[in-house]
Amino acid sequence: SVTKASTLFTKHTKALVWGMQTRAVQGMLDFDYVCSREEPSVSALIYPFTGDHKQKFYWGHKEILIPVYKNMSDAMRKHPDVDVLISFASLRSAFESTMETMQYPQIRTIAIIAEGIPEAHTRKIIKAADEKGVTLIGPATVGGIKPGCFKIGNTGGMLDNILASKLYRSGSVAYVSRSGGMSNELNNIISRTTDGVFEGVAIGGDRYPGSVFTDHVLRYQDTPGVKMIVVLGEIGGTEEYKIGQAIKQSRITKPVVSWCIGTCATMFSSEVQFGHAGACANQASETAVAKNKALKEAGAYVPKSFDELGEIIKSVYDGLVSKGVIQPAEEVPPPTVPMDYSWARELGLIRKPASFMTSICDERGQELLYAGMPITEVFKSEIGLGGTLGLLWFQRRLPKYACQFIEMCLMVTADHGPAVSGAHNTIVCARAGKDLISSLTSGLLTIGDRFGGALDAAAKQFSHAFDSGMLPMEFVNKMKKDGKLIMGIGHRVKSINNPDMRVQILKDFVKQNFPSSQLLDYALEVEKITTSKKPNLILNVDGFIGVTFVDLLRTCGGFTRDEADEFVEIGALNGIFVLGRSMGFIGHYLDQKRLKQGLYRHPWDDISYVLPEHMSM
Ligand code: Q5B
Repeated sequence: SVTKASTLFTKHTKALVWGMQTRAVQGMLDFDYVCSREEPSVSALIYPFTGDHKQKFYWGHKEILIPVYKNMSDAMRKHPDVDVLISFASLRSAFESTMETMQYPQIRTIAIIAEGIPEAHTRKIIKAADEKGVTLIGPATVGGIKPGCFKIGNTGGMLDNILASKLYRSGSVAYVSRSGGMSNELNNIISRTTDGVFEGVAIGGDRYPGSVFTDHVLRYQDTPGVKMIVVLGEIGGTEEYKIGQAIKQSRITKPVVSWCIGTCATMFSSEVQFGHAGACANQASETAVAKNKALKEAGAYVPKSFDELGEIIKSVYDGLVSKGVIQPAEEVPPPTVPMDYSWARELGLIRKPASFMTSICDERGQELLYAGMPITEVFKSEIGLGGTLGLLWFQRRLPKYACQFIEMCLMVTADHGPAVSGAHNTIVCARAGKDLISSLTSGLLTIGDRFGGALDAAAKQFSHAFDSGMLPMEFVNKMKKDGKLIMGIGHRVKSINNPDMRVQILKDFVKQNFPSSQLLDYALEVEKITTSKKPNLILNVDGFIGVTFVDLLRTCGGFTRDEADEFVEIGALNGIFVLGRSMGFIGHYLDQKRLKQGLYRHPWDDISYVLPEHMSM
């Protein structure tokens, strides 16, 4: 097989990232920046599921664009200086994309993050990598880090962790571990007990890792900047023995501190499979206890337990400092990297007034909430459309009769034929070839004081008159004197001789179910007066719903008087007509389309042309 590079990463390493892992890439760029790298380590992303485009990232305080390529070949061709590929491909696509990557000789190191890649696939990848001299890190790993130089993906955690473990500048201690999580612990231990990490690699927990402990330990042995090596092995496999042999054969001469995790397995009566696929002892030699013993005998520094690992690393390090092998460098503070807004907020470091407030619905949790009521509960309690409207409009769980009343209002206002303003507009719009939403809104836009939108004004006028103690006759006279129409009174086709059954249905229900209908009774007295003047001046459907809703809000027990008045003030009641009639308008739209009605043109004989006569100068 071809010799592999002993230096995987430098301050100038450039990488391609396979997969749209924007958070990981931003983490790498923040690391680069805090390491005072001159240029970002990520040259481009490869993502086969979108076209070529650019993604915005932060470089310190600045925003930069990093290209995303659909095809790997384009990324390789446009970035010939790249020699590392970090693959976030899924366990299903990692094999194919890694094999493809190895067709490009420029790539010397591939980090494979995916967990669960079939072992047969991994072994084929390893064979190809050996033939081509490509170093693999992973699969099933977070990757690795070389302080001051390069970081693979999410290794080292968030920026605060990078800073706390001083991973922005090089130290003298190189480590290799299987676990990504434990590599973070090593970063922490090493930063607190020595001058810091020189390089750290987590080879991953699979039975067939792409590179093994010895690969990295030998690289570290051959790297002048590395003064001591830490190996964090674990139960399963026999790789650690090779390190022991290399120490005995003086192939490794730098001090090695080592510990194999999983010594607790001896407490179990049968073999235990630990978290990693490879973490299971299939024979006595694969136990952590046996491997720790062998490493100690070979000359490695082996603590009595993991708890002592820090102490032993410190004592080996201190020894190297006193011998002059390590001369700790002066600390140079790293440049500051602005903290991401979302992270700063999570840490409680900043606050900002929200751009808008909402109090009716919350979709963020596991379950959608309507005014605090989980959607499953909405259905379980069978509150229906009326109850749902009660929650979303009035933030109350309304009594059953109120829910029923709301549904009845929606039903009676659902449609009143094609001749009314809104339906007419919807029909004309649909016949002009417009879509459902345009046709519907065209109809809705006609709703106003005259047509369908008199509910709120009726509620206000009647309740104001009633609350101020005006007699019905006084109210009618005052409105006439002021030259104002009484909202909710009058209808184009309905009259006392042609009663509106919609109003009758609602009236029967209110009389049977409402605890009080004071304002309705007042309005009916007003109706007696107006209809005595003209039979069509009835309390119409708008007026009826307007006044009875006031009765409902005031007497159902869910609202204070101020809250009840506020809903009228802010225009909640016209919403009933808007919502109900939307059903009809949509029906008219669908009807016209179904009937394949052509463009509407109003007939000339139905238009009176009253142009001014031609005037000669
Ligand atoms: N007079 C509804 O008018 C209509 C008077 C009044 C005092 C009044 C008119 C009106 C208030 C607004 C209102 C909702 C335009 C109506 C609806 C939904 C619908 C529609 C449908 C559906 C009808 C004749 C004489 C004049 C007027 C006097 C009229 N209204 N006096 N207060 N409110 N009402 N809108 O028939 O002395 O002769 O000069 O604006 O509540 O939209 O089905 O069609 O479901 O789709 O054209 O039901 O009442 O009467 O304007 O010619 O007036 O009556 O002052 O007196 P008309 P006008 P005078 S429900």
